Amino acid sequence: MNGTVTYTFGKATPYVMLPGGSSDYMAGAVNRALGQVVSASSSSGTDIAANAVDGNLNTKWTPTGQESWFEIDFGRETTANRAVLSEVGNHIGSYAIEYWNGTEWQAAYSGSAVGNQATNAFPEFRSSKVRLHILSSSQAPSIAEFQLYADRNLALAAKASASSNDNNDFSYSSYLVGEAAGNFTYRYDVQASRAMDGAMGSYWSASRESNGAWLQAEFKDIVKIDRVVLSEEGNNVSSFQLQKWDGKSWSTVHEGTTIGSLREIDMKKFSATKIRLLIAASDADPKIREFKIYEKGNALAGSLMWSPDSRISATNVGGDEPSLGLDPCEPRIHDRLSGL
Ligand SMILES: [Ca+2]
Ligand SMILES: [Ca+2]
Repeated sequence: MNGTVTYTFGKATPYVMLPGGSSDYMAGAVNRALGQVVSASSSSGTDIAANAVDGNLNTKWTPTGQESWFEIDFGRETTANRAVLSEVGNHIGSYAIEYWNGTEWQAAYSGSAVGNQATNAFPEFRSSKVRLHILSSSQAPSIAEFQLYADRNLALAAKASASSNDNNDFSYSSYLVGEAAGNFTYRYDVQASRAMDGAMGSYWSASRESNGAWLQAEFKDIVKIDRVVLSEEGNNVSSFQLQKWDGKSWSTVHEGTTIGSLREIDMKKFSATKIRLLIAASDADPKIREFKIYEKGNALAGSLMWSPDSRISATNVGGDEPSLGLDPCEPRIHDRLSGL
């Protein structure tokens, strides 16, 4: 279907999701950098910074210096976990994709050569400003396009289960001066779903003597997976495997040693209905803060737009009918909508 679609909403609708007006290789995937406000350390002639986010591989940004940067100001906090860079030529020797954390620029990804195209996945960040910082280049580099995406964390929609969990009830009595004694029971929730809730503050904890413990994500349908990002509370795991379920049996797709605060695992793409983290050895009870599962390129569809007059038009470039949906990376927007 091609053409223009117009949605009309009641006055109370502050935000809507529009289908991605993009011919990207994932229909509907939204390049969050496209058309954003940019600035740069320098620009050469007509090769201005805006050319790096105009969606056209035939236009480019060329700084005058070899160490250079260009910056995108989204004007609001935006989530991203993957960038696609296209350089004209192959001159860049080292670069970083950085985001503003409120105090300073923080590197989300550090790379070497870019060339024709480089896809960089990194742990997701949320920020209003992102920049490409070119640290070294054999001559003034030219960037044809800088694209930024938020790939879905498939674990958020998966059913979580585990071999065990270490829910502990702590009961104690408390005496206040001049008051009667009180009895309290406190439970710290460490069930499997706490490792798939997108929040770093919560975790799944296996029960004691838990070598061989597993944490499983089960999907409604077959999904494709090529990336897992693990975060552990502490650093106790010393041997683990990622295993996929093909409908009949488990097979190992990755073997690793430690996890610690961050372990990024990129793999050859596979299909599965279930994936599990099998902890072969751990010095103490393993605690997994997040088990994030991705298919690189399976980006969140739709773009968030302000709707001051409650009337929006979008051009659909083909493929499926446009659909409205909410971005799970935008919890505050969820809150706003559900609060209406
Ligand atoms: Ca361009
Ligand atoms: Ca968590």
